[in-house]
Amino acid sequence: MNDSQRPPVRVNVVDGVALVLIDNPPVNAAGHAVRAGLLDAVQRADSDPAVKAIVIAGEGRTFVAGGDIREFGKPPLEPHLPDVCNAIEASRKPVVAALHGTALGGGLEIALACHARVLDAGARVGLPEVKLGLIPGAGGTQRLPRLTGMLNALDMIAGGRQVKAAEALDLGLADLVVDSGLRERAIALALSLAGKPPRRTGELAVREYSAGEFEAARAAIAKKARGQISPLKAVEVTALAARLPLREGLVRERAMFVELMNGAQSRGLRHTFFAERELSRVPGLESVAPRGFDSIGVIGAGTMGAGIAVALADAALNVIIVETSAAALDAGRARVQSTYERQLKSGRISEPECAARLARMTFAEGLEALSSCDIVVEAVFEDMAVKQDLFRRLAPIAKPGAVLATNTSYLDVNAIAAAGGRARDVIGLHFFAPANIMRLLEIVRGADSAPDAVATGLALAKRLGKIPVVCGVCDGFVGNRILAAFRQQAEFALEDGALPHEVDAAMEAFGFPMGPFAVSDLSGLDIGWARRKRLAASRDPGARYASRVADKLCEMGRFGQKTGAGWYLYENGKRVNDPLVEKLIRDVSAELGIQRKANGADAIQRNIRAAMVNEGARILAEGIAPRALDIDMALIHGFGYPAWRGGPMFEAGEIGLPTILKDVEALHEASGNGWEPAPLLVKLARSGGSFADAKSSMN
Ligand code: T1G
Repeated sequence: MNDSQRPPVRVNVVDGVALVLIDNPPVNAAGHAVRAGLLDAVQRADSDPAVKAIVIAGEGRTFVAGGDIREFGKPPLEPHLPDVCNAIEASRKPVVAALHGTALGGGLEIALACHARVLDAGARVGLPEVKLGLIPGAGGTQRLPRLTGMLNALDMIAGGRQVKAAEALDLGLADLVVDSGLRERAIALALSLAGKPPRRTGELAVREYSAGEFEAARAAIAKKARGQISPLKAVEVTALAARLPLREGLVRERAMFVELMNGAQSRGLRHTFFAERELSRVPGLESVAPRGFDSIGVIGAGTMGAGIAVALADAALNVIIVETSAAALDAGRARVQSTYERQLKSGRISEPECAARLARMTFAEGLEALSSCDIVVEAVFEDMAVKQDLFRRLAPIAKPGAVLATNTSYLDVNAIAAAGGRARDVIGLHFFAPANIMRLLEIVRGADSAPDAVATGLALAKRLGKIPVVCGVCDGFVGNRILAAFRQQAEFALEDGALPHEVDAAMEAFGFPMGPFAVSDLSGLDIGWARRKRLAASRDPGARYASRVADKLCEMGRFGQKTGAGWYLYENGKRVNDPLVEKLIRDVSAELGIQRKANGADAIQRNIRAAMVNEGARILAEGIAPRALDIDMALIHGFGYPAWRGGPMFEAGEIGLPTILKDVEALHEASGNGWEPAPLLVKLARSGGSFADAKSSMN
């Protein structure tokens, strides 16, 4: 019997215990059939005289991992999950939940409605609804605080974090944690409760808690939300558990859940959730098998090379790191060591794990050490001649079939590939600094890259837990190319009337963790300056030049934090506005004859978003990205675009492409050559189409 034929809920009654098994692969999501089956099973068991107690368990790799997100936004079908949970709690016979895997969201809410919970030692539980722009909608906000206390409940619900079994036991969420025999132990516990009045969670009172601590928690959650509303709504509704009887609290919870479900932020976060999982299913590559890999070579042990080596060792891969001299190797080894020392100090890894990861690394001089590697990643100086020379020397050394990857962030991968004469083996693997932390990995497909070489990049990304975006070759690929448009508009805003801290404040209010000028000071102004000088000869004289102020700052040696001054001044590590920069900006506006007028935050946000969407439309039309969702994920995971907006292309659809087109036309009016509306945007805006339907020429 295959998955689709097996009933999603089965019941076996043995020795007076009704074992209710939920079987809905892959994660036992509580879709309509599961809800109906579970309700029917519990009601039958409750009225069956042969049944003394009930146990609810999940088949497969996990207990219920939540409501079925694919049903969201569609007309909800009864029975709704809260009704199922209420029926479980109302059962006259004891109901015990047996949790393994990840009991999340509605899955944990089912368990909270049970009268006791037994957890496998490896189980994790949580209420991650806020990560989907929601709040728990089946009693989680009202039942959890009754078991764990208010402050612990706030931490779990507003933060959406998963809790391991041992902590669940400490919090009063779990009644028992077992290393083995989960179902047997749950059955034994259920039998021990038979005949006694069930301990109904909803009838428990919320323990006293400090109003001051509550307020402090609320303030911390508000600060972290950065424009997302569901965490704050979670605080508001969870607090009701201390004031209202369960029934009233459930009504308030459901109302807020439905309101958020229908809101733009949840649509954005649900898009992000599914897009992240769609990324690795690149059109045309679905059936291409990756090449095997175990030993990975890294050329260059600088900041990027060391970070990449750590990311590889963290994923239990064997790493050979080569440099040109013993001194450079020692410096690289020191970088790796200090990374792991920081992780040790912060408790992120244990001593044995740290030793195991370091043991997977070999440091060697010379490319010959890489002759047995399955994949080689270069992270040497960002210069075309240097990289071409390297590939020329690497090609005859690397074994046949090895994938040769360049970590370049914007150089032409085709030109690098051509130098080595093994273009079919060459891809780009563009890591973002710090390479062992940032999740985005752009997998650059050269004109001659073999499909299985690209598929190997995807498989490596999955092994590293990265967010893979496959893209074609252009200056800046997807992320940096769109960021360049973002930055240019931010700098135009300065010439037109704004100041760096005003633009930064506007984009932080938009939801970015840091504004563009603060980021520029962090990464260093000299990088962009070098690129502008490299591209100066090919610059369109008719195009408005955005970086007069940035060039002047660089000429003054103000490269940002590392020189103590850039767009801002840095005094004792604190970032302060610099009147000198303000004067510099006003002088440039005067030189250009611009009548400065203060653009409000909304105008700054609209201009910058329009610039990103327009560049994204060009990228899609050129076939640099396979789908609009790839662009969205690159911006969210590489540059901090707020996930609750779903990314620029998704958000453009939410706002309406005709509106975006108007904003782009205004940009073109103000910024001239190079800011013309992208033909794809014009076509879709006029035809009522969407970027999601646009076929990229990469496919
Ligand atoms: N609904 C539908 N599909 C889901 C799903 C869900 N809740 N969770 C996962 N999937 C799919 C996923 O799209 C993928 O499909 C496959 O399962 C494997 O997922 C009232 C209503 C459980 C930790 O937010 O965190 O409950 O791409 O690749 O890495 O309050 O999935 O293979 O076709 O992620 O092992 C609350 C979301 C929902 C949990 C497993 N629950 N899921 O991770 O596998 S709201 C969540 C996860 C709620 C109630 C409300 C993870 C996982 P495909 P995967 P994984």
